[in-house]
Amino acid sequence: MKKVTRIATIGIMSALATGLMFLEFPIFPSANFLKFDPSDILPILSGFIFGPLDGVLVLLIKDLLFYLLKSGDIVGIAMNFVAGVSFLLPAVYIYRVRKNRVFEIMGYVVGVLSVTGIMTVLNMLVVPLYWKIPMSETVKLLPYIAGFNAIKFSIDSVVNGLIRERISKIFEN
Ligand code: RBF
Repeated sequence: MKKVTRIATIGIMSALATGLMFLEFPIFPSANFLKFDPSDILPILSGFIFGPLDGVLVLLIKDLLFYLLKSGDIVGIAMNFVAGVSFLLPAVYIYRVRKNRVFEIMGYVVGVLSVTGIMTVLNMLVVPLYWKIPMSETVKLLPYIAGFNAIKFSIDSVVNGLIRERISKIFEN
C-alpha cells in the first residue's frame, strides 16, 4: 500500500471510530462508568488488515479526538485505550502467525482473555482512587468489570470476523 493511501486510511478509520464512540451507553447500572460503544471495531479491523501499528494509531487518534470533542475525562479515555490495546495486540499478532480462520479465532479468544484479565486488575487499582471508594466496595464490581470487557470485546470479535474479509477486499491492489 502506498504511504499516502495508508495515511488517508488511518485518518478515515479514526474519524469513523470517533463518530461511533458517541453511541456509548452503560450496560450495567451498578457500574455505569463502563460504557459500551462499537468504535473499537475500526481499530481492530485496521490492525487485522494493515498491521498492529495502524490499529493502535487508529485507537489512539479516536481516543484523543473523543477526549477533546466529548469526554474530557482523561482516566476514562486512558482506560478505553489500554483495553483496546490489550485486546488488539494479542489478537492481531496471533492472526499474523497464520492468516486463516483457526488462527483468527484463536486471536479473538486470547484477545478477550487478555483484555478481561488486564482490565480487571487495572480497575482494582484505578476504581478505588477514581471513585474514592474502599477496596471492599470495589471488589463487588469485579464481576461487572470482567463481564463488561468479555462482552464488549466478544461483540467486537464477532463483528470483525463477519466483515474483515469484505472490507479488506476494498483495499486490494
Ligand atoms: N473501558 C473498557 O473498555 N474497559 C474497562 O475495563 C474500562 N474501565 C474503566 C474504568 C474507569 C474508572 C473509567 C472512568 C472508564 C473505564 N473504561 C473502560 C472506559 C469507559 O468504558 C468509556 O469508554 C470512557 O470512560 C469514555 O467515555
